[in-house]
Amino acid sequence: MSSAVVLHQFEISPFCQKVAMALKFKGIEYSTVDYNGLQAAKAQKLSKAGKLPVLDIDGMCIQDSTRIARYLDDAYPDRPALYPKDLSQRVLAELWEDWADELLYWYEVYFRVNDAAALDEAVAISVQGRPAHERYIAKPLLKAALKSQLYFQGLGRMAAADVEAEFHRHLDRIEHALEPSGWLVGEHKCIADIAVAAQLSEIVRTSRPMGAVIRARPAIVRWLGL
Ligand SMILES: N[C@@H](CCC(=O)N[C@@H](CS)C(=O)NCC(=O)O)C(=O)O
Repeated sequence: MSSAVVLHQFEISPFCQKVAMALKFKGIEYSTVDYNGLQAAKAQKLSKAGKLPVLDIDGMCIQDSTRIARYLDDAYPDRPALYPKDLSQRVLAELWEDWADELLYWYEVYFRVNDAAALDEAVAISVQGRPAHERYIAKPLLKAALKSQLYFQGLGRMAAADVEAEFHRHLDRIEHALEPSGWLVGEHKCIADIAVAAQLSEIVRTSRPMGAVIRARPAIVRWLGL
């Protein structure tokens, strides 16, 4: 009997995109529930952390994209593996994954909140299907929350030119890592590619100037399928 798999998501969230990509990679059928606009408050009740993604598998809820990805490999061992079997490769893949989730993510937030057009695009996606007035409520709330998070994380207190220079260095690392095989670890696609691509794809989707910076790197362009 096949399981009922439901991804509770913010469609604009790179972590939710990461889980969607992982599910597709493993060939697992799933449905989605979106928490757009003011519905976001309901998402906080799904787990103690109050964050999305949450994956519901036959009523069992798992929160956090990394925990979800690990669970998928354990629960579906006959499907393509997200984590390499070779231990050294697995360690590298997990480091890329954590790096994408815990560091690259903040660049995605930074470029979203400091570019008026990118913020408008992100707000438009996050209120899709909701009454028009929610857009006007969502924008200042989202902006204030993200600015405050960036301030405490640290990027929000750096000069814009320094943040951009660091981002270029990160892209150069990704470009270099992709050159030998077209994948970040070993010869095959794995969770490292999914986690990093989820963050970069969100930047491409909403930020035109930073999208152009990403598009200037040929190995990344091929790998993201741009
Ligand atoms: N480490 C978590 C991060 C998830 C996360 O930060 N989700 C954000 C959306 S991008 C969220 O739910 N924010 C709402 C909140 O913090 O209340 C994961 O990998 O799933």
